[in-house]
Amino acid sequence: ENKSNTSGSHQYTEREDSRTGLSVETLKKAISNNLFYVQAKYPEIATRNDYYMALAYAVRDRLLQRWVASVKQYIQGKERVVSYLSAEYLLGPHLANNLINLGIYKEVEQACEELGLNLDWLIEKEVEPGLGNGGLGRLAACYMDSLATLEVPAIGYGIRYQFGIFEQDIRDGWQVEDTDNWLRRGNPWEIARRELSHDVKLGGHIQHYIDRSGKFCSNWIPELVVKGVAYDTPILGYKVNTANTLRLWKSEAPHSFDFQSFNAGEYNNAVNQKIICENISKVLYPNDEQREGKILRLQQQYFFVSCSLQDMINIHLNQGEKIEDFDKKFAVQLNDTHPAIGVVELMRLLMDEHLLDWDTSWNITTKTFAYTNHTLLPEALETWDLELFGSVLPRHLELIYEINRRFLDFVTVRFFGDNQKISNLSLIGEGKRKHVRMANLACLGSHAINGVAALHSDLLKKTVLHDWYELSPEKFSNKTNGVTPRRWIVLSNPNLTKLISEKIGEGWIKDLEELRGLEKYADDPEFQQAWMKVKLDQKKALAKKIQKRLGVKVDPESMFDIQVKRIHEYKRQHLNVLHVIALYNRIKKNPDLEIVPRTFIFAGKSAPGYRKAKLIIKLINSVGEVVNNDPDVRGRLKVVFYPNYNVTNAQKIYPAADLSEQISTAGKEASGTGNMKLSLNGALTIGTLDGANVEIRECVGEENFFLFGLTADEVAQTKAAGYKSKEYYESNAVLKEAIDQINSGYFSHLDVNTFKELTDSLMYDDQYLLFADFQSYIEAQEKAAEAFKHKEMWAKMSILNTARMGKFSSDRSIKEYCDEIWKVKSVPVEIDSIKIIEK
Ligand code: GLS
Repeated sequence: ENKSNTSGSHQYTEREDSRTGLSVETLKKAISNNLFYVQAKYPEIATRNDYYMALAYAVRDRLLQRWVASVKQYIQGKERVVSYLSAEYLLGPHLANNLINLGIYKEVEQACEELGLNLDWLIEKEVEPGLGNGGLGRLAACYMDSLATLEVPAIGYGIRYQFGIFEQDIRDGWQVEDTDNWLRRGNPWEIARRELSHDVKLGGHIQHYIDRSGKFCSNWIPELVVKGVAYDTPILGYKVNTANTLRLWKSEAPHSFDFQSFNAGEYNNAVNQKIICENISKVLYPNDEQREGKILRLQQQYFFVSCSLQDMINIHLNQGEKIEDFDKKFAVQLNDTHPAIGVVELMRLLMDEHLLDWDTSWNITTKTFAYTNHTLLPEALETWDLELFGSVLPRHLELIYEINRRFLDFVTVRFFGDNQKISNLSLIGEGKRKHVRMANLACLGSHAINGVAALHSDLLKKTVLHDWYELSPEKFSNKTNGVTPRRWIVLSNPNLTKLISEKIGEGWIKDLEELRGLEKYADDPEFQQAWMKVKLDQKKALAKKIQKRLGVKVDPESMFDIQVKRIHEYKRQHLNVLHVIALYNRIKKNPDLEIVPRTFIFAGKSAPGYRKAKLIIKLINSVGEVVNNDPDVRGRLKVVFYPNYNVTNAQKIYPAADLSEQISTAGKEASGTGNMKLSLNGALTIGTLDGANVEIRECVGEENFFLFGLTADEVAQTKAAGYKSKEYYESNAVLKEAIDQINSGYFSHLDVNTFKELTDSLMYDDQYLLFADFQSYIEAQEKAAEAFKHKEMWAKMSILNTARMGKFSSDRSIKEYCDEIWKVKSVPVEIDSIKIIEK
């Protein structure tokens, strides 16, 4: 009965279970069964979505054994578990990723084929969960993948937003937002744990009293109680048994109906409370790196953090452990300050609910938390108006006062007389209105603080967190970001994966440093050709999509010059546009000029309320309209804005890039992760010495990177010396011509006002030093164009980029977090420990 057969890359037994079997036959049966038993359909009437669901459930069934075994092992074991607290997870579609991590892609492809289905067609049907804004949320997703792949026990906690990041459409060149109703057709990847919920208090007041033993006690009488219900999604590691849990909380009313109001005829009031409660997890705030001081945002943060901490305490106590040992069970990472309220919430739970004393509680709290900072932008540093904060979290405000009182007593002695420093460190900021400073709370409540790239970690110590660094230098470290090679090469670039693996085997998928084995083929003409063929095929595929989506024909042989990321002034998409205009004007003056044909591809969302970012999108589209349709250009330049940038689209775009635009003002981009994905897929970078670009350039070699622009130090000096952008405009004819042309209405049907706000800000308040970096950027672009003409040289540079990017795997980042911050180790999961199906 147990005789083994080999099919593809894995073993299976002849009589497999229909729920877990991995052979083509069993997979076929499972898909057909699900179509009937889950979707209640038969082939003649089944829709594409029915088939997608049938397949998704078949794949999920095959994860369950690993998932249940992993959970069991963690719950029974004594190992320390990582708890990642993040308000955002930008996971991307699950199906193809799970097929790869399970190692059954080929089998499922064949099963589908034999059923007359096309796997790609089903994969494309999945609506991705867009529960994040950009890099920060995507990083959390890459880290979850690496934690599972490295077999580290971990739980990701977050919010199950009913509506994720909005869908972007472009109308008349402008961004328009549409709601992201990702749950519309159901979500086969999650399991609703209706029985697993926690109550979260909001508002109200505090009663103080002395109990019988003479202890001073606090009782929080809330205005509102919200229920958080757990929704779990398995996160499977690559070809391991470990499947960790992503637990997202949905907010609900504890009782769905107020019958008293209903009976009294107050129908609206009767349902009101339900609506208020459900609103908390309703929608993701669509701002990246911009704080939103709204009450609902604070409620969201507190809601998910409180549910998560209560959940961890439950898990810990259910193991028969003592509450005093909480920090031995959980290492909690704060993904930015969004969950920083956790510091106070854990204090409250330990003291008010579990009756520990202050010192014991504070000791546990600081040993539990660690904090990652993701930005230097002052507008992103979270603060909460004190009054608003107190109205939502009255007990927490009391605790913050007490934490701060004790802390300031200490600091006053330590920095005696330095009142500025003492006031900088305070958890409460003064100014026009008093406010709670979340970064200070995160720093004080954590035993470790890190930045996300070497330069960023360094600047943190020198600027925004300088006083904290002086106070506790031992807390600070750098953990350079990374990305998962599973999604960002294996899944999104299968042809490149095949080519690489043919040369150096498959080991690189788990140990990305092995890519270095490609270096020795960088000069090999045959390999270069194969390499560039893969690139060309990816470009053709993207060209097809562009044609279909936008009706713009682009030349796959042209240089694909790509800038894809959130739209922000500091990321300087408009600097890129100025280069496009400069090239266009060169052609207009001399239509027969020899120039390297380029396709400029932009994609990215703007925060809906960020006017200048929206204007940048309009500018890109307006310039595109003129350039793409001018007969003098003869198709040598094309400008494309690909709408609705998300994980799904990114997977199609990165593999097709020749040139990667990483052109932020030095000192502004904390790390960037798109820069890593592009270079890994063989794009050459044109970039500033900002964020992780610095380390990328070090790794790939300066001769394989087009560097330009001021350094972070020079940016600071230039500003301090009284930077006047207008002087650059006056003295640079190309720049002047481009700006004047925009202002003349050349790109806006002669309307001189369309882009005025943008050009005025560049002329009179160029905070991000576009004009200062313009000339240097143009020169670097010329070098890139020159290099592109030499096909062999370009191929070699491209191969070397991929070969030397091994450092930027999220596996490397996660290992550093595990060893240096969390002190956790791998715990391989025994799958035999679970017997699910009784025969
Ligand atoms: C960000 C930074 O802007 C990025 O540079 C960084 O790569 C990312 C992940 O660390 O975090 N911070 C933020 O608020 N959004 C981001 O993308």
